[in-house]
Amino acid sequence: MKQKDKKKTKRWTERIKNIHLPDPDILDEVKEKSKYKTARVSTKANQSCKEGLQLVQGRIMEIKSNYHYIVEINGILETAKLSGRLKQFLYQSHTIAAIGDFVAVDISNSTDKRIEKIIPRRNALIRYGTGSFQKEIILAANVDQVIITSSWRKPRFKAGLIDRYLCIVTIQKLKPVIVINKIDLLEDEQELEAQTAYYKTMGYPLVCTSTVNGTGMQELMDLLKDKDSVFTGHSGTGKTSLINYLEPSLNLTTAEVSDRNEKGKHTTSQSILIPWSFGGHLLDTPGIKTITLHSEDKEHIPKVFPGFERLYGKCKFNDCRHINEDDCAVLAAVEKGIIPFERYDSYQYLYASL
Ligand SMILES: Nc1nc2c(ncn2[C@@H]2O[C@H](COP(=O)(O)OP(=O)(O)O)[C@@H](O)[C@H]2O)c(=O)[nH]1
Ligand SMILES: [Mg+2]
Ligand SMILES: [Zn+2]
Repeated sequence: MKQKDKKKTKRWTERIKNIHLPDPDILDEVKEKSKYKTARVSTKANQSCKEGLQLVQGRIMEIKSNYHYIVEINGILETAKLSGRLKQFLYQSHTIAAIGDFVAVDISNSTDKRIEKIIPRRNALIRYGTGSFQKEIILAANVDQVIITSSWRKPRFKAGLIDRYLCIVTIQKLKPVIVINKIDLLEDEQELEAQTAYYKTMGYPLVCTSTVNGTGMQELMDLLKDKDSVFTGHSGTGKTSLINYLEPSLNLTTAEVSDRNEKGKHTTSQSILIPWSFGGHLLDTPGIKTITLHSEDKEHIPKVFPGFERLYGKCKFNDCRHINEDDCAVLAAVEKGIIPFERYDSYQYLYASL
């Protein structure tokens, strides 16, 4: 019996040897959604490490160049390079490793530490490059939340902008926090309530802040504590002021937070992960400014628009655009006043703009 089994196994392995598997790289020529591509690239990149390595876990805190990284290993910042094996995957993606990535570093050569593996990401903040090769650019990995910063006045609060940011963040599978800064400029409480009630009802964390009189700053700090956050929002809403208020010791560096590329400074140090003294990290990347909705995102908008998610399965057609379809749960909710007309209007505007 045993003999027979052995024979069987042998024959199987021989057969497997003779099967020609398609070259997985050929698949990369196929135009496809880059999220699948990323998944496959990282799987491939994590395969087959050479032996005799002394691997420890670290986290990428800063990227000096495509090949030089600052990695935190057991609380100490170390310089590490990308292993040759990982480098071969660079042509497929602009960034094989990003800030926030957890990595396995080979420390067997103390003067030449090498990043050997990228631990699969929980999520990533992605921007697409322009031009015919729309390579994706991973701005940051393993981000807990995106702080959508707006201001009540100067510039004036626009709910439509919040909708747009919420869609972007949701499509990227990240969690949003809405901040309305400059609340010291508030004159009419009712107006604020009218503008924010919908987002609160739909379950989005929302905090009104002021770096002038300190309103909401403790609440914001509690939301940031022990999490990795990235600030986004239009220029002048107070991102730098909020960060400086929360972490006064950062003063000098944050004057340049996310403004570096604009001023043509520090172009080699593109992104950085800064620890908050109260726990968690601030992810700073100049690229966050250029995160926008793409025409490919259009199909997702009917699903991810604020407040539509919970209604989505309830429309008659599962590709319902909520425009003129029969038995549309969104249109019904608008009619019943569950979704304010202003939000539906904003949806139509956003959908048509793509
Ligand atoms: N009234 C008021 N002004 C603020 C507040 N926070 C920031 N500002 C002002 O808004 C302007 C833009 O702030 P800044 O932090 O540079 O915005 P950023 O472009 O988003 O980084 C500056 O003149 C700040 O002094 C606030 O809470 N209330
Ligand atoms: Mg700023
Ligand atoms: Zn519908």
